[in-house]
Amino acid sequence: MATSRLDPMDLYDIHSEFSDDELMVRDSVARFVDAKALPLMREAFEQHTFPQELVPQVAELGLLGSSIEGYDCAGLNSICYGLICQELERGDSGLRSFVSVQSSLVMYPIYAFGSDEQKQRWLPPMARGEAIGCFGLTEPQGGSDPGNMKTHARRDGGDWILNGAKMWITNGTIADLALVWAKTDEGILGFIVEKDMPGYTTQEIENKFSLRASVTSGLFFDNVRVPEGNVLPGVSGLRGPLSCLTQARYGITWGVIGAAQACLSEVLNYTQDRVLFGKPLANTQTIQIRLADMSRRITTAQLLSLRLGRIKDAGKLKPTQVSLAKWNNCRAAIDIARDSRDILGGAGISAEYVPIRHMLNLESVITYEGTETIHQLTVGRELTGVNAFG
Ligand code: TGC
Ligand code: FAD
Repeated sequence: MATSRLDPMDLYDIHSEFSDDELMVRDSVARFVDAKALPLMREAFEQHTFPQELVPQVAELGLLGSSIEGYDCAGLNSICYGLICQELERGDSGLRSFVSVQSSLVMYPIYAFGSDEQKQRWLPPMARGEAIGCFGLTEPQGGSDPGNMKTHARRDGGDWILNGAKMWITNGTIADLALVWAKTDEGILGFIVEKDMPGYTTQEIENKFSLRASVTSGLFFDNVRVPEGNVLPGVSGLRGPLSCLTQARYGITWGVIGAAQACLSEVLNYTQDRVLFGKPLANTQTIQIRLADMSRRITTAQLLSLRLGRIKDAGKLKPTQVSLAKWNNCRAAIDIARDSRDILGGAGISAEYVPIRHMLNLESVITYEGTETIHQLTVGRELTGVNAFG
């Protein structure tokens, strides 16, 4: 019988491309996920709660704002950030979502576009997990087209008056600050709305079948008075929020690899133990083809993300390149999760096995941060020079 000496999670030996520091980060997050996070995730998913008790440990490991230099942040490279996302999402997409939003969608724009005062005030407590952020871009009338946002702000003396609503916002009800993008006479600006500002309310979205171990909320602004000092001075226009999305989407390309690996690992074990028609399922041709296809997709995703990370660290990353990988890797992961669920048969609908949880989570992941169609059209626009969104 042929025995594979390759790592089934890494057929192309991609780990040999990582530096010792990158491997150390990956392994320390992996240990945390195995020992601390995984024992909680299934119940958190079933209970529809985010396991907030993990936040201090996530912070202690330096996973919040990990790419930022200074401000109590770890100053790690993009590959490390990717590996952090991969290992966290091997646990659960909700956990990776928490870190994506805090790091890429709130800390990054404060670091990239904020004033010195805003950076000093918010980045260190956010790195320590003492302040939690959320990112408000999507609105009820259509998330794919954020340029059509209705939330708006007008100047009033030295302050701004903010009105509108945001929908589907990760961390919303547990956030100490919301980074809210709103239309103004001076273009789209980013506002730091603090949780106790009068007129600002949040409401948790209940009854989700996906990303249940994550808080998702609506944000409402009724004449909220925001001081000028809470407006990000360094950016105006859609470029502001979209450049945050580029950071977070990059992390997602890695994250979903972790979810896919968790599913493949589960079915590799299961199909060796499950005996049908007198032989283990793993010994049948069709099952092997399906497992091989999962491996092909994971390997392709790993290579895309690795290349993307190196380009990013070289400062040459283009949003279209991120779109291609977000599309490819999310599609790969959700197909792997769905097929894994099927290979488990009836057991596949039980939370005792990870695929159905990942499969349901990935319905959100393939939708948020730009749906699959948005990323396909972004690549199409790059190839043809024609904008087909409208
Ligand atoms: P368009 O004309 O293409 O661009 C407007 C300006 O933005 C610049 N730009 C980007 N900059 C950085 N990164 C990107 N990815 C960028 N894409 C565009 C562009 O250069 C331009 O700059 P300037 O200076 O010339 O004005 O804008 P458009 O209105 O045609 O829209 C294009 C489109 C459809 C791709 C965009 O609207 C889009 O990406 N839509 C999807 C929205 C989305 O992804 N929302 C996600 C919300 S946040 C979220 O889901 C968090 S989930 C987190 C979690 O829990 O993990
Ligand atoms: P729509 O934009 O209404 O899209 C509906 C359908 O139309 C999709 O299939 C889409 O692909 C398709 N479509 C759109 N445009 C076109 C076109 N031109 N041609 C053909 N088809 C098209 N947002 C935030 O701002 N912050 C967050 O923290 C956040 N967290 C989220 C957490 C979860 C769990 C979820 C589910 C969403 C979250 N979102 C967040 C919102 C997310 O980004 C949006 O759901 C997403 O961008 C899609 O927007 P929509 O839901 O309004 O769908």
